[in-house]
Amino acid sequence: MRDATSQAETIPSLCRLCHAQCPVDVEVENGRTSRLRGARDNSVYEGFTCSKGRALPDLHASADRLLDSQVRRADGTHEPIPVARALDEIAQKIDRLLTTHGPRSVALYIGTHGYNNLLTTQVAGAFMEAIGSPMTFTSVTIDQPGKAISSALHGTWLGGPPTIEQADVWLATGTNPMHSMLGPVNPGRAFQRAKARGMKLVVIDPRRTEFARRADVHLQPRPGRDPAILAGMLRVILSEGLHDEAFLDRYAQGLDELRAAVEPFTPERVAAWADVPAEPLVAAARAYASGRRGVAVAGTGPNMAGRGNLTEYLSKVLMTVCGHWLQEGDVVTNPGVLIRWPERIAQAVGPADAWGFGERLRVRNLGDTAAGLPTAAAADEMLLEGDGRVRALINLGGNPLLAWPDQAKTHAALESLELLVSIDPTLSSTGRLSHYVVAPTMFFEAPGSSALSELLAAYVGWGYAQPYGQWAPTVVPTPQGSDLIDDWKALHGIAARLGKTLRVRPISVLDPAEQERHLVELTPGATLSSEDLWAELLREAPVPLDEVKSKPNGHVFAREATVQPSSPDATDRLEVGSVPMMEELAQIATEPSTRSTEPFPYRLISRRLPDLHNSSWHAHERRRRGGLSSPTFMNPDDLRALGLFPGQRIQITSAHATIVGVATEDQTLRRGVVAMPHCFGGVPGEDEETRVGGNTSRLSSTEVDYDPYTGIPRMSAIPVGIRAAPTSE
Ligand SMILES: Nc1nc2c(c(=O)[nH]1)N[C@H]1C(S)=C(S)[C@@H](COP(=O)(O)OP(=O)(O)OC[C@H]3O[C@@H](n4cnc5c(=O)[nH]c(N)nc54)[C@H](O)[C@@H]3O)O[C@H]1N2
Ligand SMILES: Nc1nc2c(c(=O)[nH]1)N[C@H]1C(S)=C(S)[C@@H](COP(=O)(O)OP(=O)(O)OC[C@H]3O[C@@H](n4cnc5c(=O)[nH]c(N)nc54)[C@H](O)[C@@H]3O)O[C@H]1N2
Ligand code: SF4
Ligand SMILES: [Mo]
Repeated sequence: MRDATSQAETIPSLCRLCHAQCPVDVEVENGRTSRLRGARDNSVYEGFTCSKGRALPDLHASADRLLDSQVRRADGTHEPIPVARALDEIAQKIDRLLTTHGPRSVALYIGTHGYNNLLTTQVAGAFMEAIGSPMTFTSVTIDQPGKAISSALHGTWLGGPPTIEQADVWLATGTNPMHSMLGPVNPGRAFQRAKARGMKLVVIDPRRTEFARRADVHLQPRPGRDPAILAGMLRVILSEGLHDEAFLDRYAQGLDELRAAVEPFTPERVAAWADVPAEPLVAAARAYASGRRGVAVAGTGPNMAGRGNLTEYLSKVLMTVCGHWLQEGDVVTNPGVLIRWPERIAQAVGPADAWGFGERLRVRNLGDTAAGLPTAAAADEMLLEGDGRVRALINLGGNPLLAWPDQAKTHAALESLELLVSIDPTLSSTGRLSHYVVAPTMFFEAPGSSALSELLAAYVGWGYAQPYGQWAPTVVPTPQGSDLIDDWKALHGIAARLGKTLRVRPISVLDPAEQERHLVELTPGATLSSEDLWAELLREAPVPLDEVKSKPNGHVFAREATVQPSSPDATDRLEVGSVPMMEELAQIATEPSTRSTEPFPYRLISRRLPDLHNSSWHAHERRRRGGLSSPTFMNPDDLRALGLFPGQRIQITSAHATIVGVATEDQTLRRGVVAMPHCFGGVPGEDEETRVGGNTSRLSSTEVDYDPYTGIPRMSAIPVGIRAAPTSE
């Protein structure tokens, strides 16, 4: 940290508002951040930042920021409480619940900002182990749970996928990295460069997104029909003999089952189901198979639109069928800097359990999965009386009231809790229901590293394409008079008061047994700083942390590797004909191509806004912009046909609920589709009054139309009706 009284100086750091972790140069004046810009000479990010990141100095100084922890009064309002006392009281309550009702009564939810802060994620895992509770929920199962489920069903290729610099073709289904940054870093530049060297881009999205506009082929289907499209592409590839027979022979199994399952998905039938013409579908399939190395990724859209496991699974199957993974002798462009990866070899690890193990939930026959415990059932676990009822929730950097599906149920569930604790720098909607809100330090008040972005490479198509790493020391002190705590220290503080030692796993992708050998013990009396803990948890980093620290602007380290040959006795194979997935395909094949749509003729899809991140800092933005309401995007022809006009308040009605939005023209949407960002609204009953607009989570029921394994209900492609809101609202 620098001297708080020094004059303006520029300090390299990294933005932590989202997972992209862009390197930034922060101007610090008198101990406060004044301005920020992208680090221009950084060769990986090339100066990239977004408007959200550039607002960080404002957020540090925001009037919406909590400088003290809060305790809820009997009348539902909050008052400041010293953090040490808050932790005393929280620990006492948890202790009583553990004694009276057992460990299952205490649950944890890790939200987006739990994940954005890796130290906290690691310590949170150890905390739950220490109190013996299996009830950890995360945003993963209401995000893209199909990723982990499909990996388990398909198996893993130890050679890894190609990066953006190596791919000849990139297939993206329902993801918009230009807004979401889920993909390579600085996605605009990365895709521009890849396309200039000849990479083909195929995008499947009902909206002609900023990304789809760059595509060689853009399929603009009805939402929720992605499995049929991908099955149709696989049928073209297999029937035209465009698959990689040698790769499949040696490393895969289930090809006959796959062939039979995709047979019904002729281009003509896919055209009828998904409303994409046969010609571009065939072109997309041929383009995909034409490359030597390729990527197929899916995003939140199809993961939330029903049968998300299948969309993710068929994406991986496309890569395998075409032999698009890195092969023996291929260069591994990022062998790891802060993260230790298993050695890259041209070898398969066969399928693993995707569900049916671990903790059972008490509703809908749900249980633990490869993506974790179903968060869509967390509210039921709080509401359902009887043994094992969840009575306390620690909400780590999430906002369940706005983000969990079925807002009305979530609201009732959170209100039923004996203890709700949020760790959040603002009084979020969930915070307003919380008995305690622990106020944490923010971004530049704590050290950070690029380990999170590097870890994202565990998912196909994400993360760094280079051996890049950055360390970011603390830049500014906490505001004068504040009483803040680093997130992980709050958990350590509670554990210490319970007399528990935390055994924290290192930050790596090593298998659990090996992680077990590198555990870091945090005893009740431990006095580590955040910097110390980073060093401990990154002890196994391939490039020593001190070396990364010596390059404060971020650096591409000289690390080279190639994919090594498989061991001669390896027998594992990738599964391309997984039984439950083939059964789902068979089911789709019997479904009618169109359904009766009245009274819900439109399909509401989810999308992100470039300048807002989920629910974070909405109150700040509302004040700054003099208002913020939930845009409901529709094709202008649909608006006209309904006699609606832009700016008009409209009602969006699903089979489950009605919400309000503001009609907004969007030429890029296909007709019949309505797109809305999530996380708007507030505590139910208040959002109409504050004219914020509705919370799309309210439209989903967790009890119908949900995935039987991860429990994720339909949160995109939701059948809805649209009409003008009564003027009295
Ligand atoms: N209908 C519908 N529902 C959805 C989605 C959708 O598209 N449609 N998307 C889903 C997805 S993908 C996700 S990931 C979830 C998101 O679910 P959540 O993670 O539960 O929601 P966020 O709004 O990201 O919550 C972030 C919280 O962290 C707080 N925060 C901000 N900065 C910090 C910090 O530095 N430290 C700490 N401790 N907290 C901080 C913010 O104030 C905010 O309250 O929502 C899911 N829900
Ligand atoms: N600016 C910004 N960045 C963010 C976030 C944010 O709120 N704002 N949130 C962060 C989070 S938590 C996440 S998980 C990621 C999400 O990252 P992405 O998955 O890339 O999310 P989106 O940008 O919403 O892109 C989803 C796309 O799916 C399309 N879509 C919707 N339904 C369907 C469907 O049924 N089929 C197909 N094929 N497409 C469909 C939508 O039109 C949209 O273009 O973004 C992260 N980054
Ligand atoms: S993309 Fe994410 S990390 Fe980069 S500046 Fe924007 S908010 Fe920050
Ligand atoms: Mo997410």
